[in-house]
Amino acid sequence: MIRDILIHPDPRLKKPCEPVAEVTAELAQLAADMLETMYDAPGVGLAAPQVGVMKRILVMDCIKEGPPEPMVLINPSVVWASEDLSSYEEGCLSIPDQYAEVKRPAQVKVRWTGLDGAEQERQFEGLWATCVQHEIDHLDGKLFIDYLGPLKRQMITRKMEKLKREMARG
Ligand code: K1U
Ligand code: ZN
Repeated sequence: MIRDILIHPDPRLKKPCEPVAEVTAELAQLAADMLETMYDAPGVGLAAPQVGVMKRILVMDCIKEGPPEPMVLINPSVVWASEDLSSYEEGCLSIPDQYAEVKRPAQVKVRWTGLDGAEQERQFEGLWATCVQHEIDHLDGKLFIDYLGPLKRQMITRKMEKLKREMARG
């Protein structure tokens, strides 16, 4: 099922999420819905608070060509980050049509629980590294615009407020 994606500003996008205590059938359904919603958008990642669920789970697939590589990360945490940074023009499905350069560690090692309940660890680089950090930020109530200066952030927020007013009018 495709779920509605929350648009900034929304208080749920600013709140840290709760850790997942147990991998249940309901959680597996949420992950499946999130992947369907991400591919439909289309996007390369999606975090649970973007669909209004305040749990620490994210999905991503940064493969641009070839067979898809869907990933589901439960309770993810960055256990190592490189000193070298990489800059990427980020977007966000909760901030449509707005893009800005954000600098983040170029490589990160992330530990998480999989849908089978087993702990996993992997080092990411390139778009995967940017995306996993962007999605973990969502779980901590942080948006990519929080890395920008106050003027640029305010300008984007005003555009989103206008978009939401227009969407509400139909
Ligand atoms: O979390 C999100 O809002 C999803 C976001 C993830 C992301 C994109 C770029 C850099 C970091 C994180 C998106 O997927 S925005 C859409 C997008 O980038 C894209 C859409 C279609 C094809 C390829 C990329
Ligand atoms: Zn986002």
